Amino acid sequence: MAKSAKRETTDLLVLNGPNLNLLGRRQPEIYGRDTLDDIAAAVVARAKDFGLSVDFRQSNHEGHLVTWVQEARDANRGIIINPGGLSHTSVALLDALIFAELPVIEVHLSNIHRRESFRHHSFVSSAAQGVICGLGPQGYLLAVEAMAGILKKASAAKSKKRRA
Ligand code: CA2
Repeated sequence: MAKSAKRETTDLLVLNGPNLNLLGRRQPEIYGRDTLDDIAAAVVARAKDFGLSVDFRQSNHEGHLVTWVQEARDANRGIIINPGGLSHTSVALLDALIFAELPVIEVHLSNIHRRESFRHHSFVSSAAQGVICGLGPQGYLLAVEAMAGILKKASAAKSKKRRA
């Protein structure tokens, strides 16, 4: 792509699964007081520090998340995902993430390993380059920082290949 060409896609796709739209309204002792809109604003601001644009989405429907991941495949972007309860159940989401062949970082607000045993396993983790859990909204910001590094490395490797 020419340097002057307008980019058509965003750099980071940040996906949030079922019930995360309820953040800030219930169970603050587990999930904190920030709403998902607060987290979205903080993610956009952090991404801006790295010159990255963000597409931040939430759905209560597994199929929506699967479709969004499929659509991301052809774009050169990184996926940050908090799959919510689907982490522990969804082979479909795992398959979509594998198919996408994009860098993935999984985030959980709570430390899933300190909670009920059914939360200890996440299907999504095997498609993720990294997993962050237990750090609340800060986990999303750390994921942005890590993804910025991953995308930078990938684009440097691409340019090197093109020059060779
Ligand atoms: O810790 C996380 O981020 C989770 O992904 C959150 C999921 C949970 O099923 C995972 O085990 C861990 C639940 C999201 C629901 O969030 C609510 C927030 C406020 C009130 C009710 C649910």
